[in-house]
Amino acid sequence: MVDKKGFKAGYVAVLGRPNVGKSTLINQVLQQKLSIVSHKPQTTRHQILAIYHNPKGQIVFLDTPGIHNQKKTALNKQLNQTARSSAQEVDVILHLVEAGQWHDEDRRATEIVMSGGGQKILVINKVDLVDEKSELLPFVDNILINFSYDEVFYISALKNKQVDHLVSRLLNMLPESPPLYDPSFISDRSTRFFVSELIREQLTLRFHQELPYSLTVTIDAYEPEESITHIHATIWVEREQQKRIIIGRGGAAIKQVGVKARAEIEDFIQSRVNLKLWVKIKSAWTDDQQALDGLGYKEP
Ligand SMILES: Nc1nc2c(ncn2[C@@H]2O[C@H](COP(=O)(O)OP(=O)(O)OP(=O)(O)O)[C@@H](O)[C@H]2O)c(=O)[nH]1
Ligand SMILES: [Mg+2]
Repeated sequence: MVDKKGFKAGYVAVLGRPNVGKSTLINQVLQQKLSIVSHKPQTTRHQILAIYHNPKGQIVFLDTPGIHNQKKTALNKQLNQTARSSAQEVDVILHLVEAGQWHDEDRRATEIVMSGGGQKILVINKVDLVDEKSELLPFVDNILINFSYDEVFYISALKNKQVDHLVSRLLNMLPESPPLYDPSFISDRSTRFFVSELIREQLTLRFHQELPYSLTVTIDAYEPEESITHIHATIWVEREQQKRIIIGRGGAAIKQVGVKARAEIEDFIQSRVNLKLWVKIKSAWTDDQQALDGLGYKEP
């Protein structure tokens, strides 16, 4: 397979404002939950490589944090910077926009997309939410009047509509090249990273109304044994009040989060898991570059 003539391989960055479905698309293509997803904006916080393998080629996707206009904490700045640097030195940029929904942040995202290298595809996602598809034509025309893209696709990442079509087009667009990664490789991130993300996903899903973005998760111990893996994790928050919410009355809330996260982790690592969670306070970490670095928010 490796030295077959005509094999294609390259990098594809997936960009767009928060919540447009970037991570959902990548998970759909890979048929695996590599990137956590929620209905809350700014779910993805790190650039994540997700590698799609196929007999005809290899697509190295870069999932990125949503491009936003939020107030300028160190975390917010870092998220946009991560997206901006992902746009450089890729072969193709997929710019996701939600069907019929154009916000200020989409304009900001477009500027970052246009500043990047490579070919640019405008991807209109969530078309399943639009009944009258013809309404999308003027919507897209309005974008194309101001910005120039090489191609336009209409997809539903969630319902898997036109995703195959997009993937085969991407394979065509990539340069001829031997594979960039070993076929056994699906991501540049460690298992520990995915485990911490699966815990953060459950926290985001459960506490999205009570808590702002000020929580993160670190893995303190990861010890696989023959029949079970022991995992100790710390949930970092900024305030005592947030800690109380997460723990819940008599520890009920954190217990439920633990049960759900454990099931997701067991699915991901294919092993039984003994999960222990702690909640600790690190004040104002979202606005402190040193604390961010300590919690793993440096570029890999
Ligand atoms: N109806 C519909 N919902 C979708 C589609 N794609 C994604 N979603 C939903 O949109 C929400 C956001 O999806 P994500 O994949 O987390 O979005 P994202 O762009 O990665 O968001 P950030 O990481 O916050 O930038 C989730 O609730 C998804 O289920 C789609 O094609 N149709
Ligand atoms: Mg995401």
